[in-house]
Order: sequence, then structure tokens, then C-alpha cells
Amino acid sequence: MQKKIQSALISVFYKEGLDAIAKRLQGLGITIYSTGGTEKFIRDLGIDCVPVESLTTYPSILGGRVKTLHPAVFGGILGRRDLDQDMQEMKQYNIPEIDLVIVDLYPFEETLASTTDEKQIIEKIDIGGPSMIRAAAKNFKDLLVVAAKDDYAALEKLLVEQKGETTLEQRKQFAAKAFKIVMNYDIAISNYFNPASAVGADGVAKQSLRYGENPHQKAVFEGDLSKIFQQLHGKELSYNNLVDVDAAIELINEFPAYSSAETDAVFAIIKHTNVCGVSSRATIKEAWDFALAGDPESAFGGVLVCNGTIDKATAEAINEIFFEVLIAYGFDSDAMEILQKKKNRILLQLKGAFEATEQFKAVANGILRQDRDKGNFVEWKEVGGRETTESERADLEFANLVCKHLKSNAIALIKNKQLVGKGCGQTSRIDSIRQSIEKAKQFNFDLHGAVLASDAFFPFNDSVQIAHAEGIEVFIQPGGSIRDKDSIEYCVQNNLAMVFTGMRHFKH
Ligand code: 93A
Repeated sequence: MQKKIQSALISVFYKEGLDAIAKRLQGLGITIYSTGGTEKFIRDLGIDCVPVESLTTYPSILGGRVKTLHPAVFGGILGRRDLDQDMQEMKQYNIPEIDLVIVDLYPFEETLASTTDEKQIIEKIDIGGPSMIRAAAKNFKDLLVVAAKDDYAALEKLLVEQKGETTLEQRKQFAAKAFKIVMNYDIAISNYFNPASAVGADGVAKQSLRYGENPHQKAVFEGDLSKIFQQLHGKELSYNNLVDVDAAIELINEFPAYSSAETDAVFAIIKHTNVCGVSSRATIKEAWDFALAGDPESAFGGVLVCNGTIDKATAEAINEIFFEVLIAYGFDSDAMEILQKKKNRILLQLKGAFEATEQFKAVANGILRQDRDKGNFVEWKEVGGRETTESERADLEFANLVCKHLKSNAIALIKNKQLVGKGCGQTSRIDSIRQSIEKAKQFNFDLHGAVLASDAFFPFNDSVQIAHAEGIEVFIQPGGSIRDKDSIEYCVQNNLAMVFTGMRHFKH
């Protein structure tokens, strides 16, 4: 619905840019109401202006704290023009309609940045301004609100091109912006009063971290960790801890929670977001022992995660090594007693499956967002020289899943649901394979009977050949290379099993 502006209420802290607007309003014959300093500024331009006091019948009182807070002002803004009762009441109380509200708030944040004097800061909490903005934005059906001087140009355009007429759509757009401005203003005030739980412009909690990836980098975490876990013990999580905790939780979420009767226990050790030890066993203690045995060297200073409750025996075993963070669904009290002895150790209790659906990454000062890499395979296609056996299939599924949590190019070697070798973060897949074999040999694993998972297809058949030379006979990979048939032929000729999943798992 088109509306023509016939009256405007202007109350702005900074007067720059207002002269052009005031002149346009004058040119359109619009009545201007205004507050103290603003009124003077407009009058000094030689433009007629009605003091808001003539509406309120009160002077500005309490040192300016109360100047527009009055029914004559708010009635003029909030009265519904299409409601007879509102219009009658406005007439009865002699309240003029206000069709345009221009408010620029007291500079709270600027004051905060320039002084620590609480008295000065408090005085810059605008009360009347946000109230007028909210009222005008609420009644966008009938009036236009301009809540910041950034919008003067857009306002001037409307005044010039539409001669003071506005559409409902335009008024709603200005109202939407106005609510945001008030929200951010209130966030700044709230943050001043609640420094420990300050939130960002989007209302997300912000937590200052000791430092970033390195001590010379500043860092903040924005989000709500309390939804995911409860910290039971230890020092404050660091930037790198959080990165690894995220990787650890992502991995453990691949497995159902442990219950001795129905599901196996899984323990994993994470270093620099990569899983360096993982195993699945009948008990949590065994799962820990086998995860650690896979690469006892890398485990030092790692982030540990399991899908069950830490009992005393497991706590005693874990207590032997230095670690940063231990994440579990629960901790028995005797286990807690042991683990709490070192004051810095971080113990996190998971609150259940972590339901994040999106991932974000900063690039080129922008943000990439994508869905999480959910799912493990879209098909199970046996393409090798022989079918896989049941126990091989169990290892292949486990390998495929573990491989997904390694940085590309990723190779995971699994034997009896234990990670025995891994290659990750290499620029060539062959290097990752060599690295995984080296790792396995370092801790004397015999690769006969082990399976190999790859996060992406084998571009040539050399990957299969190198692994086969070490005794590996079973492979899982997405497939999809134009040279797939070379790898397949090699498997067929040498009676090796190979499964195509149809699902790539790059992780960069
Ligand atoms: O002190 S207030 O919270 N109380 C009010 O009633 C009030 N009315 C307008 N602040 C109030 N304002 C603010 O005054 C406006 O938001 C604007 O920032 C400023 C304009 O004052 P002046 O026109 O006197 O320079």
C-alpha cells in the first residue's frame, strides 16, 4: 500500500548528512518534529521545525534522559491508521500522526571505546531512541523508519524519486533493518554488563581463547559448547584442543554408543585432527589398549575419545600416558579419582550424538559452508578377483570409516578392527600408501590379512601393487578413475578382493 509522508519525527545524535534530508522534507512540505539538539540543527538550516516538547507538553527532563518518552509521541507512531478506535483515541488526545521516524542512537560502542568511566558509558545507553525505532518498525504498515545515518542515501532516493511516497515492501525492508540495529545495540550493552558471556552480532556466544593456533595469534570461539559436552575437569580448552575435540567427536559419532551386550567399544586417539590410533573391541579397556598399540609414539599429547564410560581399569591404563583431552559418555567415580590427579587434563563428558549439519571454513576473507560428510558408502560393489569374506567385510567397513577421518590423501590399514598403519596429508596417494606401510612396520605389524581403505580412487594400479607386495589382499575405495580397470585387472589376476563404495571422502 502506497503511503505519503506528511510528518516526520527526527532525533539524531550525529547530525552529519541530516541537512540534505531536512531540505528534501521541507521541499515536500512535510511537517518536522524534533528533539533539542536536532531541532536546533534544523532551525539553523533555516528550516521550520516543531519542538517535540509541544507534543509532550513537558520539557526535556532529567538531563535529557526523558525527552520523547510520552504517549503523544508513541501514540503518533504506533496508532493504526486503519483502526477506527486508534484514530478516535489519537483525535481525543490530540496526537498527530507521524509518518516517518529518523533516529540515530546515542553512540554507546564509541563511548565504550573511548572511556572506562562508567557514568559516561551508562549515560550513552539510549532509551528513547530504540523505543521510537522499535515502535516505528512495529508499525511499518503505516510509517517508515530510518534507524541509522547509513540509510540517509536510501531515504533521499525515496524522497526524490517517489516524492515522499513509500510502498509497504519498502517500509518493511527499513523496519527489518531497524530491528537489527536495535538488536546489535542491545547486544553491545548486554556484552558490557556480561563480559564473560558476551555474544556476537548474530546472538552466538563468544568465548575468548588464550590464543589461536600459535601463541602470537588471537582467537575467539563462537558457539555453544555446553550443548555438546560438559567439561568435568582440567584447564580451559585451547584453539588446537577444540579443533581436535571436534575431529574426535566427529569420528566417535560414526559409532553407536557402547553397550556391552549389543555394541562394541571404540577408542580413538586424535592428533592434529587425524586419527592415529583406533580400535573396536568387546570392552573399553581393550579398545584403548589396541588403539594405543597401533601407534604408541603418536599418541603422546593426543585427544582421546571413546563411545562409552571410562572405568577404573581403563583410567589406570590411560593414566600411564600424557594426553591433553579425554572425551567419553561417562566416567566412573573411581576412574575420575585417578584421572583428576593431574590438574590440567581436560575431561569432557559427551551429552549424546552431536547433530551439527554444516561445516564452515574461512577462505579469502570469506566463508565456505558445506554439508557435513555424512554416510560412508552409496554402494558395495565387489570388483576384485574374489569375493570378500565376512570378517574382511567388517574390517573394510571399519577401514572405510576411519579413512574418512584422515586428511587427504588418506590411506588406512586395518587388521582385526585395529588401525595398524595410516598415511595422511600427503600430496600423492602413493606417498600415503608408503607412509601407512612404514607405520605398520615401525610397530612390527604383519600386513598379511590387513585391509586397505583409500579416501579417493586409485588413479593407477601402482597403489594396489605396492600394498600387495606387503601382503595386503583386500581393498576398499570409491572407484571412479578412468583407469579403474587397471586396478581391477590387477586384482583379478592376483586373486585380490576390491570393493567400490561410490563415495569419495576428501578431507582438506
Ligand atoms: O535519553 S534518552 O534515552 N531519552 C529520550 O527520551 C530520548 N529521545 C530521543 N534518549 C533519547 N533520544 C535520543 O536523543 C535519540 O536516540 C538521539 O540519539 C538523541 C538526539 O538528541 P538531540 O536531538 O537532543 O541531539
